[in-house]
Amino acid sequence: MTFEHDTLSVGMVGYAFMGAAHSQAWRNAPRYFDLPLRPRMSAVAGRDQAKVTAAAARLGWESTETSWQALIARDDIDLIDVCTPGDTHAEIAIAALEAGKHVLCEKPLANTVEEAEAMVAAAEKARANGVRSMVGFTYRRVPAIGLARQLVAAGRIGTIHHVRAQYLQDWIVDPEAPLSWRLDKAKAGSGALGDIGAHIVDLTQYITGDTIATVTGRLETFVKERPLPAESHTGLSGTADATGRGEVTVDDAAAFLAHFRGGALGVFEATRFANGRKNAIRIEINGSRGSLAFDFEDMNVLHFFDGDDDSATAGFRRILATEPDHPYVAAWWPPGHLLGYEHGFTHQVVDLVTDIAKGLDPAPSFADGLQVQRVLAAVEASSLSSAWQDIPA
Ligand code: SOE
Repeated sequence: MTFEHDTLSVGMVGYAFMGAAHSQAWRNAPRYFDLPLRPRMSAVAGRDQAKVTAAAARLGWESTETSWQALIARDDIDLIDVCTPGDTHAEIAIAALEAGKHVLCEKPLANTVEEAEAMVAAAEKARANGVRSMVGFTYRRVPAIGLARQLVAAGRIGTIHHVRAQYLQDWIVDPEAPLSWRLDKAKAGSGALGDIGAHIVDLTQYITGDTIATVTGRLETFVKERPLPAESHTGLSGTADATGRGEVTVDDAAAFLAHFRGGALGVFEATRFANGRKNAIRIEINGSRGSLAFDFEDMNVLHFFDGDDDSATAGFRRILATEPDHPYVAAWWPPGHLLGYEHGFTHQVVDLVTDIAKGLDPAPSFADGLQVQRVLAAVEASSLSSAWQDIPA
């Protein structure tokens, strides 16, 4: 594929929370990083003309479309960025790949393993023509997480014995919180499991370089019915509409044990009912030589225990991952001037654009997204069967 004037022309579908996060990334990546292609925020698509026009003006997109099909049909678009609920990922991404567009797709890749498999097949076919695809597990791009992976790869943690991972939120602990699309299985595929559990499955596999082989777990829905949301409700906030109540069809929380192929034992928890925890992604890795600990609520910090230190002074050291030699940091501020949630999305764009320009396969790939989907499906199956479920290698 050739690019006009060294630009990569982007069309985004959806403009709510994720669309806004992606928009700032497309806008900022070329301002702070020296990119081989310049992203152009060409068009955003949404069904309602007035709303999508307002979103384009607010988020910085040049034009609008009222259907994703019209966006994909445009010759001037090189890449489709899918920021819609999970029930539309497969259809949009496959159509875009078949039209020869690169694709960035929000996580989890799809609502089912079957959809994810079809997406991988389309991505592999398109790859033969130089078309690239990536799934947006954005937390991989937090500098402290990148550092954790580097320490594991350098052998500083040794053989990994324990992987402990929690993703804790509390935005629906109030039983009167409205029935958002994220609580509708038809739209979201699953609840806490797919929305946030998917992140800790991806992150632990990314940091350890290992994959989960088998799981056993339990899903729980604490509040089975909620007030219907107002029409304007988009996700994590908003008001209920007094006219009625609807059924919650997904899990509120998921807990599971895992066994990694390399021998590590994993304990995972994903919940939207951890009162007081807003976006706590807590990961602890214990190995034969050392340990790592991370919490996204203090996302610039990585705790590292080096078992090689002498016992009199050994202890967890608090590394502020804001040095220029930490991943991505050199492009930003002087040491100690912290990064935030949005920087992960910017780094995602940097890596994607660089790989596209260099003709490389971006990671995480759709195949990586499918593997995570298989872990989620195995947890769901195990919750029904009460048995361990294997994930194919
Ligand atoms: C909602 O739980 C959510 O927005 C997730 O969908 C995102 O993936 C995560 O980054 C923050 O929380």
